[in-house]
Amino acid sequence: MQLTGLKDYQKVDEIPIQYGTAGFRTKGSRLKHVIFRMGALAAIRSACQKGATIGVMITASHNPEEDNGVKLVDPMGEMLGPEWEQYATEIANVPDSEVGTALQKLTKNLGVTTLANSRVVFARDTRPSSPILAEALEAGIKAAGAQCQNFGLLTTPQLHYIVRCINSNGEYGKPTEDGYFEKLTEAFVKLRNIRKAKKMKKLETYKACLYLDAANGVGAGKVPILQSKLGELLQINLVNDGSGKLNHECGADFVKVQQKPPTGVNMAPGQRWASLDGDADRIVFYFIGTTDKQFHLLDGDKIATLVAGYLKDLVQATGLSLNLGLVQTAYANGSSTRYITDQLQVPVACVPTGVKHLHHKAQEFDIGVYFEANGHGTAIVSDTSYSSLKKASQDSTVSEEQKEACDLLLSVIDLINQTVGDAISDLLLVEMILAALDWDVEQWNQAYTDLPNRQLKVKVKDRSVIQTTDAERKASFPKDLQKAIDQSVAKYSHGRSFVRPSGTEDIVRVYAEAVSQDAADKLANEVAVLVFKMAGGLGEEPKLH
Ligand code: NG1
Ligand code: ZN
Repeated sequence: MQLTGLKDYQKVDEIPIQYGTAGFRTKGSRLKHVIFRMGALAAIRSACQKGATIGVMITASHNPEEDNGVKLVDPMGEMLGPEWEQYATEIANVPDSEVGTALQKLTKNLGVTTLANSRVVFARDTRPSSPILAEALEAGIKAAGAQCQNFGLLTTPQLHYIVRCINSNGEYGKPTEDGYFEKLTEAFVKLRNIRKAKKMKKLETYKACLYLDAANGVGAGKVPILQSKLGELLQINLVNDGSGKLNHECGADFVKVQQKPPTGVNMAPGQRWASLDGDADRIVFYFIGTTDKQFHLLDGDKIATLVAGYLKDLVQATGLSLNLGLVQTAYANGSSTRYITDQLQVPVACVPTGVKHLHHKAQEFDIGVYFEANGHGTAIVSDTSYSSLKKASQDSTVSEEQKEACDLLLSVIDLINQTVGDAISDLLLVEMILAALDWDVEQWNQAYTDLPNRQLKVKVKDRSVIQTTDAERKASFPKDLQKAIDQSVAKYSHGRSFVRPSGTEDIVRVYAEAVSQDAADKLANEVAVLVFKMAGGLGEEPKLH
């Protein structure tokens, strides 16, 4: 394949790069050639999908400002499948002189004869390197001979939504940012009006404010649009609104991992706070207790249980037999898993880290709720369940109460971005459920108490030496590492710990939980030292702080 402009997008180094849990992610300065090549690959993917539109998002989510990344979005707004991740990795790594031949070989193997009918849409986040990378992408798409449309600045979930709208011929919604906000806010307003008609006691308090940290990311520019459509229904007070440094001591990842508020914010007890990440696909909530004056985090696990509990009751009220399930990863707090199983009595599955695994598993249920503990998640509804709900809502033999429940559930489904975790959609969903249950944040938090936990990072020479099994809960390599972890864990009451190589950073992640914060910290540190010693640690040995 002849790629015009290839000479402007040559490799800057020979360090191999891999399509990981979130696409390619590294320093923005290393990505120009990768993104140019991904433009051509997206065109090939589109051709393989009979000309369906493929999305490409340029973002590094919660990573520092100097990083960037790229991921491809499949026609229904889903993540790229494993086979194509492999193609992406191969194409990104071939020498400059072989790019054309490698792409040619791939198109031939896949039986693609033309790329002229391929369509690719793309968007970017607010990083300084994003505009230039978007140019590289456009050049790659055009060099492959495909058509493209640049949507400029969007959140990651907005792009996923748009891709699905285009490929469902508008059935999922209008394929524009306006269409996105229209769909979500119409559903929100409708649901709030139903509640208003029911004269919910505390609904007035929910007009009060949500304090929102936008991580100085792409979400910051979108919140005013949301606010303009919601009017008085929800007052959002924005902090880290884009005037500061992206993800720097703020944002969902900072708050979740550090277990503290963004630096510099002034929180009063009882206020409802939330943080987005840099590309607005994650959200966590938090507050200062009115009595204990302590910081409390309402993370992805707490959102998942809130959503699953609400949906379970609603499904029951419809009278339909739809099976609801919840999907988590090993990072889910042990207390949340116990609560889901024992209290909610909802089936729960554990899968490896990465939204594609959660999404895939959630498809096994009629209604699947999935969340990573870090606040990335959503709910999905099978086509047949959606059709039965529609049918029942218009069936004259169904009781009025059941019809009402079907209608309500259909509106809730409209409020949810089913393509991928979406901080803006999740924000509205949580606000709606809290209002419906007549709960404040403290009541929400009381559902269960998190086991104290700690996450650490360990730098090693080559993180791929760590291999895992059992949905990442056990290390299968280096030999004896798991045995050593088990010995450490056995010393701590309610202890649990696991390690895995990160897919987005050059580190090994350590997770530990135990009955007290002190114990969780000690266990995490012990396990970090084991990783350091047994997996080729770099720099200083981890120390307990
Ligand atoms: P890695 O770096 O592979 O742990 C992180 C998150 C994932 C996922 C991706 C994509 C944790 C522990 N890991 O992946 O859950 O969200 O980023 O952004 O939060
Ligand atoms: Zn993100």
